[in-house]
Amino acid sequence: MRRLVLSAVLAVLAAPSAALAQEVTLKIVSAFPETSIYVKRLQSWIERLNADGKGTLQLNFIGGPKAIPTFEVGNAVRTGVVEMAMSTGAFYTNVFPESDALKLTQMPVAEQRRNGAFDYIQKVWAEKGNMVYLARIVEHQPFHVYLTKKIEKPDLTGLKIRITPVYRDFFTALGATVMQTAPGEVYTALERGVVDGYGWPIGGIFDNNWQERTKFRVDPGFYDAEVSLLANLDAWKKLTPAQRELLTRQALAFEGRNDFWKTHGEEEAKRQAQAGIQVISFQAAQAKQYIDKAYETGWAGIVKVSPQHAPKMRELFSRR
Ligand code: 173
Repeated sequence: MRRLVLSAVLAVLAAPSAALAQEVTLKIVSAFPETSIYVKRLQSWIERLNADGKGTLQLNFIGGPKAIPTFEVGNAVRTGVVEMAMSTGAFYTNVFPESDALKLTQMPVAEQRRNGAFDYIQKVWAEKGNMVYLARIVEHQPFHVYLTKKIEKPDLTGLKIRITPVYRDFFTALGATVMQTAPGEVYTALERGVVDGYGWPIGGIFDNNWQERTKFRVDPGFYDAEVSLLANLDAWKKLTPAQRELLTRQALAFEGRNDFWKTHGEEEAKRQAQAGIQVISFQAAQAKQYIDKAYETGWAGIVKVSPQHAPKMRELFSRR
């Protein structure tokens, strides 16, 4: 027994403790359900990172909204309950309301990294959210209205629509009655007839079988869906230069694969047609008015909650 203990002690002493201390494991959660394509892509990314990061940095995927509810993920990152998350701005407006402005960007994230938009986001996210904005991993995905009832013009009067902050100002301006739910509650709301439709990007409605309860998609799409990787700022500061380099490099590589979303959007539109979902579209002038209204009401909503940052964000996020 004594010999065993002694040899265990010796083994520990002999271990390359300096190198061991260099490996850190960060907990990461998803604000989207585990069935979602976003999580599938996140998990393959984590696998690659963990292979690359042996001895340096590892990510431990804790799970989706069953681990931390969708709208609480932002605060979990802010306070360091988890070190990292995949979420979208609309899910953490309870941390700071500017988060929802990311849907209004009109250029690819690669360009945001060049034109100052990314730096501005980084500053606001650090100051108001205690967060590092690591990478945007979903773009090229316009949002749409999906309906169980037909409309003849861009008017949602008399309809109850499931929303998140993304759609609140726009759908309200179109006359809808709105009801906020996490993605995980959309199917039940449709099934029970509690809502007549919902907002969602072009891709992903099959992930939770919403196509079974969807009759129409309204075109054109508006805004650009944003899903990003976030890190707690204190946890980030504690990383060694090598750990930060690895995480940054892997996050950038993930972001670099965003062209996937262009083809995915086209495929999903085809799949919707095959599932019998009919497209409601407007004539050109009406469609333009619809898009303009989306951006006007969207920015008005951001100005209202952040007169401090909205003007600069609008300038940096808008196509000239
Ligand atoms: O839940 C939502 O409709 C939403 O806000 C969102 C945001 C980004 C991607 C997908 C959904």
